[in-house]
Amino acid sequence: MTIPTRLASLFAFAALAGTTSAQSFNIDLGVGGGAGGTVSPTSVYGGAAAQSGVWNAVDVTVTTTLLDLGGALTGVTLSKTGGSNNYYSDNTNTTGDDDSLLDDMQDLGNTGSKVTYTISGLADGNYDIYFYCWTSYDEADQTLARVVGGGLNQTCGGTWTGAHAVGVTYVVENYTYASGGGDLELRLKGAGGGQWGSFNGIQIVDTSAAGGPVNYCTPGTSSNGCQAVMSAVGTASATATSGFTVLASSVEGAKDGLFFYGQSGQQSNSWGTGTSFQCVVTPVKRGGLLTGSGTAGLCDGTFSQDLNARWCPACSHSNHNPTSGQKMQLQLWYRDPFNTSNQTTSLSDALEVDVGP
Ligand SMILES: [Ca+2]
Ligand SMILES: [Ca+2]
Repeated sequence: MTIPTRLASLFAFAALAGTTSAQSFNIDLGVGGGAGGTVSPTSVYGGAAAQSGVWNAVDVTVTTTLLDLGGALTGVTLSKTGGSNNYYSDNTNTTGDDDSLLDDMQDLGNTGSKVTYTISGLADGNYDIYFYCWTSYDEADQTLARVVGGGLNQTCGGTWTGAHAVGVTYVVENYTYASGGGDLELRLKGAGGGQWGSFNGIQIVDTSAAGGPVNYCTPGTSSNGCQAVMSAVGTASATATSGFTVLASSVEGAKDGLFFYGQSGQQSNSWGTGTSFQCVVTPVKRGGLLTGSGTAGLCDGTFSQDLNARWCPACSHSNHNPTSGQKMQLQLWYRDPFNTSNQTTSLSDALEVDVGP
């Protein structure tokens, strides 16, 4: 059967609309920054988040009411304070939609100059927030990006690899937003050493829908009073070779740790005489020891690991490959040598996710 062209495009639009959520957004920043900086990505472009839909063309000098992925006006606004204005510089290696997103940007200014973006009217929920922070005219420049009140402070910048790459063109943070705490704020600045910061765009992905990560269980309190919290970005998969990054923040600084995971359900068993709980029913598998980060004595340690890249069928630990269609539970174990319990280690809270094919 041949579907007439106009009808086919209607079906295509309906399919697109059916997958969109009112609280997910694609935002192209820096529009208006020059002759080439007037074009935004097309709505088939998913960016690093693989989230296609309408891209808001945002002139950073004005407050913008955002369109959802289907192009409908929402009650959510975006405004900024600090930094300088729209800027455009064509990087000859970026083309098409990548060029439209990345080569126009908010110029954050030189070292130390920071900018805060305020998103008002967002519904409460769990979100993956993608920051595009790549300086098209000097790829060596580094930008720091974080969600205010979140646990991370990540760096992006570097040589274009032909596609989006985490830590190069973008960073992503998972954040549970509750409006009772005020607006959602994103903060960025140049990383230092005379480097200029840039902010090319934002993707806000609503992960509150079925299958998004859910935190459970109580984090233990470490010897320095830290309570480590889990989060995850992307989807756990039995086949994909990347795209499921598990994170832990507010961990004891400079202490090694590892993620462990299982698919036999939740529990809340005491961890010796300490304040931690073992929240993943055995059998569990281990993600391998990770070197601590942050400062000894402070709660600024973070861990992140793409577990799809560990357990995929052709990866180093294919025997850890999870069962698709079943939930998985994950938790962080880390060294805590000065803990006064009968354990010299502590545990984070736990996370439950759906495992996809
Ligand atoms: Ca370009
Ligand atoms: Ca842009």
